[in-house]
Amino acid sequence: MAKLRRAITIALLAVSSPWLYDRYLALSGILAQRPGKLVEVNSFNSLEVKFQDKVRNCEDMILVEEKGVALLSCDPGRDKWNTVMGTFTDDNRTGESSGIWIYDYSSTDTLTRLDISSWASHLDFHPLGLELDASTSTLYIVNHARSGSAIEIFTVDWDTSAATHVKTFKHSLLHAPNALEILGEGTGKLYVSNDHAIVAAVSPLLSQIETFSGAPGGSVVYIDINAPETAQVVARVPFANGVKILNSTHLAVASSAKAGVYFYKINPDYTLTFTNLVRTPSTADNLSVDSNGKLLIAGHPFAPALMEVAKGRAGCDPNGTVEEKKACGCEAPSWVGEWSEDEGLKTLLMSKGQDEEGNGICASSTAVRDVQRGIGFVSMLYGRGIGVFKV
Ligand SMILES: *C1O[C@H](CO)[C@@H](O)[C@H](O)[C@H]1NC(C)=O
Ligand SMILES: *[C@@H]1O[C@H](CO)[C@@H](O)[C@H](O)[C@H]1NC(C)=O
Ligand SMILES: *[C@@H]1O[C@H](CO)[C@@H](O)[C@H](O)[C@H]1NC(C)=O
Ligand SMILES: *[C@@H]1O[C@H](CO)[C@@H](O)[C@H](O)[C@H]1NC(C)=O
Repeated sequence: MAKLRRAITIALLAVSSPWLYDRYLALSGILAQRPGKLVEVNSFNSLEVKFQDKVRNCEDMILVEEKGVALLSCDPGRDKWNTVMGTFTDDNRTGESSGIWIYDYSSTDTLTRLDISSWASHLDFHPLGLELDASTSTLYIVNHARSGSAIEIFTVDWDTSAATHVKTFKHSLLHAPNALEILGEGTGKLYVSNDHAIVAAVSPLLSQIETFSGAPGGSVVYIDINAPETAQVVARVPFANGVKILNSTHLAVASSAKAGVYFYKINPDYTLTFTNLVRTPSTADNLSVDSNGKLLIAGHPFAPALMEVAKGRAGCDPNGTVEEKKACGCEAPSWVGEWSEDEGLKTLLMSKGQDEEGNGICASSTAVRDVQRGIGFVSMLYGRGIGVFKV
């Protein structure tokens, strides 16, 4: 009996040890960056936070370099309603600065809110990932609406900074949409990531177990808005997050659970073939590619701090009591890295978080860089303002 038990134990250890080793790699990185241990890194020529009093909780950001503007998706309402982290309160105000902002960084250095008020559901708008098809000025935005997660499609009129709602797109394969990427201009073909198999709305506990176990519950779905019946799951990734086309042949997918970036070869039928995984010293949230083909990765070096902030936010009121104001803080650290095949992975920024005045970068979710103009930005999932750096 004892022998049998030992044999079973050994067999179990043998099958689980690659898994244990994998989790050890992910968790030891996290522990090395716990508060008090984290060593700050700043490789930029300058770094400042702007617009602290104008926007907060900006998750995603894209550059429209031809116009010298960046589009930001910001949602103060995330404090009270977060389908990824599992915050669900009845407070359905989305917040004064919720929505898409156009940041003119090349000439006027101003923020203008994209006017979507002609859309009947504009008050149920919790924007996350966004992507622009510049050829048709079509904006695709993941909306974690209370009425159900969907992709909202808009046409942008740059002259009036207004957008017309075209449609709300839902699909059974998009049960937990997070990021999206456009495939070919004007085609309506997309890759969309689902962050989890089990969403927090169904079971917060199982959703977290899924995250920490590193189980490949997230997915990447290929979808053609004009032929939804052809949609298919093309990859399975633990906590799939940012999705970005790297070049004409390869796609990168960030994993917030593995702590790394998965690379895939894109096949002619849009299916994906896994090629390799690059581990990152921080969970990887969102991705962007600059005009030199370098991949920028932003993420959260100490996930427990991020979860703490997310949890506390349900009680945040910037105009409230001392306690309620404190809940609006953002002490979660940030990491920004860049990767290229030739130079490998480099850390550009490691930061402890934001202080009460809104200085410092916290909870970084996306980094973008305009190489020509030598400027870049870091968005902060739970921070105030946006980080602006000079390279
Ligand atoms: C992340 O980045 C991709 C590519 O830049 C973008 O399409 C996506 O919507 C972003 N958002 C999220 C939530 O990861
Ligand atoms: C918010 O909740 C109130 C009260 O339940 C409701 O009347 C209102 O329509 C809701 N607003 C949105 C945008 O869902
Ligand atoms: C806080 O107060 C300011 C000034 O009174 C007001 O403009 C703003 O809307 C308030 N914000 C919230 C979240 O209540
Ligand atoms: C695209 O990037 C991958 C990964 O770095 C690389 O192996 C491949 O050769 C690149 N393809 C092209 C066409 O540059």
